[in-house]
Amino acid sequence: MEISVLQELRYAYRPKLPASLSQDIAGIGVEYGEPTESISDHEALRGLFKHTYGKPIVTFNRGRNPGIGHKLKAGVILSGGQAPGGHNVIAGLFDGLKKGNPESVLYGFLGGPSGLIGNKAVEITASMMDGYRNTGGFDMIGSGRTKIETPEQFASSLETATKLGLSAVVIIGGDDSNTNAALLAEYFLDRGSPIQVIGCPKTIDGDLKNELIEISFGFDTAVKTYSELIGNIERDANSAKKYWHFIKLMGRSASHIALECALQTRPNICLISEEVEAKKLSLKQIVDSLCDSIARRAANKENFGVVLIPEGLVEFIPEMKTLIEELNDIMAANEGEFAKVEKESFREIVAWLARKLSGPSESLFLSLPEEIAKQLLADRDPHGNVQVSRIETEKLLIGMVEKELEKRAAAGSYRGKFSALGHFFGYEGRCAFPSNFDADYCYSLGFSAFVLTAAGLTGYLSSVRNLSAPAEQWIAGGVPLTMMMNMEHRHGSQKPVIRKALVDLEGEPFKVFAQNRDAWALTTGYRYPGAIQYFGPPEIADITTATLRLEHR
Ligand code: FBP
Repeated sequence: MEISVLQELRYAYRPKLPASLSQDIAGIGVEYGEPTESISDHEALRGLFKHTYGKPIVTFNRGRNPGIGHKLKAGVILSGGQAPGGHNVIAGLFDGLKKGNPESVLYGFLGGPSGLIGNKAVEITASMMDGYRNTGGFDMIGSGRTKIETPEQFASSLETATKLGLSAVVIIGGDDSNTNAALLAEYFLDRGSPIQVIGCPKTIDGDLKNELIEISFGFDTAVKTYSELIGNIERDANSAKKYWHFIKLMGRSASHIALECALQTRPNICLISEEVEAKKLSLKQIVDSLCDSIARRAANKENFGVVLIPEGLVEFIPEMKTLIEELNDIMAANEGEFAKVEKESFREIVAWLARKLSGPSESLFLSLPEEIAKQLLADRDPHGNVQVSRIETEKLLIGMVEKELEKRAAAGSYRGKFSALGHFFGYEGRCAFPSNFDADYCYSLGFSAFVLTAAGLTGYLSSVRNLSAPAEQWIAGGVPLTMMMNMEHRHGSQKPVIRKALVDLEGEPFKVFAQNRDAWALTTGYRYPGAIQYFGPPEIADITTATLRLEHR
């Protein structure tokens, strides 16, 4: 296969490691902190995680580590949506294992967690690895969203890992996949197996974070890719001066991606789902405020603009949230019946649902355009989440804004032209060549996962902190998975899960956005970040996100 010049040059890129990991491998010491607690629901979680609850945080420092040279066999899984840098996590893990002992072996499970359940694995060789270093995508071994949940799936996972003689399984995934990692670590110990389970924080959504996990990998590259595209659209809008661009951005429930892109590109409007929820804004109020901004710009003869919409917005509009929750419960409790109805016409589904929904939800559901209503009924993912990437919120808002502006025009309160285009940026950013930040961060996460494995730890998430400093000063270690957990209502019952980090309305990134947005709404003050730079001075090639810089200010 012919490869691009950039791909060839990226193969040769040497990711930077924190000083604690770049030293002589036998000199990586492991420091243990105090026992930890979960975020909440301590008793319930202590009961569910009898063997793994409350472990200490670990940090790697200079020291001695005799165990690091043992021959190890590990298996790695890419789980969930693609995120730039996944291959480098595998590279860091692979290089760590081989540096520790050249006879150590790394297997890659094919197609995500189902590869572990069904024993579909390949041994990762040096030449195979070299073909994927510093590249985007998960195509090296593939990914999947299978959730390990039934007793049979847990048992087959253990059977596979035992058959392959593994000492550890490394799961590279988001909050749901790492919840699964925590459950698997507990299950293995409960069955008397010493096989360890280590997680790595992956997701472009940026919602797997806390004090010790500063950001999940992939966020940096994805937001830079989207910001480049948004900047290009802004320049087009400002050149042609005839379109309003409504851009939906991936990110699932959290608005971190939209917020970061707004800080980078200064659009006229950026909705933040967490604020919509806090202010209990209805769909009508959101549409009214969009129309107010559009009308103000029209009064300045600026009949163009850019609106950023977080993918998960609909889940945060109170009346929509209630509707979605009711639909989730109905769909979970009536799977068989629903599948039958699904085959029928949409009218029949509506009639069937109408009997089960509450009054307000029923009228809201009936008021939605048919396409949107259908999208709300699309299958949930294996973790029970609505697939918000499939809901065309940008189209819903354009339609509602058009109607409202027509009304205002008829009443004489709006004089302007409104011509809107909808976009959805999501998949475009998930497999980009990882930025230098993501290439370095991912490699360090993989290497840390190896050190956690060599230290005999289980139920930990690989962690690399102090990320706004140069890579040499990053702090590597591990965080116990149970420390990030609480109990939540899922699929109709209470389940242990890693808590998603949504946008903090008291945090610096949101505050900076809120201080500036009125000016951005009225004047055309777009900022054009341009493409990710892979080579050049560190101030452009190694720069990270505004979110990370502001959070560390
Ligand atoms: P993860 O949480 O698994 O990292 O996935 C993130 C994401 O890209 C979301 O932003 C998006 O809503 C979803 O995946 C889309 O899922 P799919 O790839 O199954 O269409």
